[in-house]
Amino acid sequence: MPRSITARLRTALAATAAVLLTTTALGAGPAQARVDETQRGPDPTPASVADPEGEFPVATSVVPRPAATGFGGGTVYYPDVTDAGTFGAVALSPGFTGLQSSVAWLGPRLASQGFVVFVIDTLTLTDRPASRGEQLAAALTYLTDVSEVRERVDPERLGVMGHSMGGGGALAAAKANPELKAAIPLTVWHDDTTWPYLTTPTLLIGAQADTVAPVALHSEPIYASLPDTTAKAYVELSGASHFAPNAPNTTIAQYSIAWLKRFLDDDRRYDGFLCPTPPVGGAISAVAATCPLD
Ligand code: 9J3
Ligand code: ZN
Repeated sequence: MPRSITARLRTALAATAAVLLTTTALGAGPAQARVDETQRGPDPTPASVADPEGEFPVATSVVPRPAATGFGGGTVYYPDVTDAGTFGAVALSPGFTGLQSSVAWLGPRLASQGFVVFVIDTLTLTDRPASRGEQLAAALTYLTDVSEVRERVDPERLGVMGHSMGGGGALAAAKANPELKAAIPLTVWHDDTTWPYLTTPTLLIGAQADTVAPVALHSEPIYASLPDTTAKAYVELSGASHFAPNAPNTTIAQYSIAWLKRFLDDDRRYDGFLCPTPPVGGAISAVAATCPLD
């Protein structure tokens, strides 16, 4: 059993404090000047959050299945710069019978905006949401503690995402690890639609024409069950199927970017992309959020 995320956060906080003290004692040069701030990248625009490629070059680090404990390995996509401080990180699970490749487009898409993104394979293709939640947590532990990019990750700024049963896993991971700063279930499937104690800011993205995980049976009741004291949002993709998250999708990308920026990075430059909620029409058939999101 890996150390809990909470235990790791305590250690990491101490380490961060030590680094900041050292930096101060030596005199922070320009390269370190922003290391204690969490905003990354230039000011956003409607074009920048929709761009297939953000400002950061992206590199990858493959985690082979045998190297992983508690999940099935995966691929880390990360901003390939060393002068911008650490980054917030998110683990992303595919859905039932899905491989990492089924959601891999989100790796470079999000990493190029300034996040470390760990797209995982699951232990078996048929793992249920509860297991996928444990695997997302195990993947974040691997990412922050032993991965070759661990020094690039801020262990205080972690989130979870997933498609379908992987999205159910994201909910389960957030329930078990309330220190997680953001959860984004995509066309979520979970047989438990009651999540009244979830405190992690949660963005649900549903698909209007989903017949596998109909929004009326999954995304909508789950959204309604989240407490109003938890920052939450629901975006429904007009005419889309259950499999919308399996291919590049600008609406999924732009709302995911804004949610991760707002809640992993505390980057208020993205507030306007979330609140007030956009009008229904075009790519969006329904939307809700607890605006303002503070
Ligand atoms: O992860 C998913 O795509 C869940 C949808 C599903 O096949 O549920 C059947 C129980
Ligand atoms: Zn930021």
